[in-house]
Amino acid sequence: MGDLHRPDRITLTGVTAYGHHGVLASEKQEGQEFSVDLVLEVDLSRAGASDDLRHTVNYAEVAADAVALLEGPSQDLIETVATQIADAVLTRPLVEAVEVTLHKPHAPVGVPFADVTVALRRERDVPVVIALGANLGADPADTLERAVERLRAVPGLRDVRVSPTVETDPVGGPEQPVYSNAVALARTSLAPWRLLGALHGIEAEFGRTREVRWGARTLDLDLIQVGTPGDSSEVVSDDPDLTLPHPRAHERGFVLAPWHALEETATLRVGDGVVPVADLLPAVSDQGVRGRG
Ligand code: PH2
Ligand code: MG
Ligand code: MG
Repeated sequence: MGDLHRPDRITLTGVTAYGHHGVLASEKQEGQEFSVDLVLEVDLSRAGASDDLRHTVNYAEVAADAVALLEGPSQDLIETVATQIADAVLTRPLVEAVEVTLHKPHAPVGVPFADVTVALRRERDVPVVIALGANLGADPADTLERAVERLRAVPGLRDVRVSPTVETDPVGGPEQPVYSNAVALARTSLAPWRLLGALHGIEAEFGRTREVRWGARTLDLDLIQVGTPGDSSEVVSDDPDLTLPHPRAHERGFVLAPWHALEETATLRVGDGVVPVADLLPAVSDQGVRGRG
C-alpha cells in the first residue's frame, strides 16, 4: 500500500441515523441521533488504474451497513455498536483495517457538553490456505522450505504453519519431473489480491517465469482458500485474475493430502457445498502422493 505509514484510505464522515442505544430505559424508548465516521484502509492502486468499481469498496454500501446497525437492535453501549460496525465493514475482503468513531452528541451526560465519541480500529484477520509446489532446480524440497521462510516474512501474514512435504506425480501438462508439494496455513489482514501479489513476488525471487500452463516450475505458490467456508469471512471470487476457492483444489491430491495432514478438520467449498477435505481424499488416492521416506 505505497508508504507503509500512510496506507490508502477511504474516509466517510457524519453518517447519521436515529437509534435506540443506551443504558437508560428512556434512551431505549425514545431514541436519539447517532453518527459515525469511518476510515477504511483499502489499497486503491488497482481501482486507480482500472477505473473499475469492483476493484475498490463501494462507500455507499458501507454507509448502508453502518446505518442498519445504528438503527438496529438496541445496545446498552456505543462500544458495542462501534464494534458491530467494524466487524460488518471488515467482512468486505478489500478492507484491511477500519477505524470507527461513533458519536452520541445528545447523550444524557448531565452537564453541558458538545459531543461524546468512542473510537476503535480493527484489522482484518482471516485464515488462508496456500499450496506450494516445485519440480525444477537442484533440490525442490529445499526450495519449498526456503519459500516458507519468505512467507513468514510477508508483512500482514502471520501464524504460518506448514504441512510435511510430499512427493507427487505430475498432474496434467507435458512430461515433467516429480513434484515436491506442501500446504501452508496462515492468518492475514491482507486483501486477497495483495496476498496474491506477495506470492507472485516470492515466485519471481526464485526465478519463476510464467510460461507453459501446468508445466515444470522452480516454485508455484497458489492461493487455495481465503476465510472459513460457510461463514462471513469466506471469500468467493470469480475474478479471472484470482478465482477463489481455487477451482481445481478439490480434485488435486497434491493439495488435499498435505492439507489434511496439517489440518484434520479442514473444509473446502465445492460448488454450493462445504465439504470436509477428509471426504475428498478417497477420490484422489490413485494420484501418487508419497511421504518422503
Ligand atoms: N502443479 C501444477 C500442475 N500439476 N502436479 C503435481 N503433482 N504437483 C503440482 O504442484 C502441480 C502439478 C500446476 O500448478
Ligand atoms: Mg499450481
Ligand atoms: Mg500457480
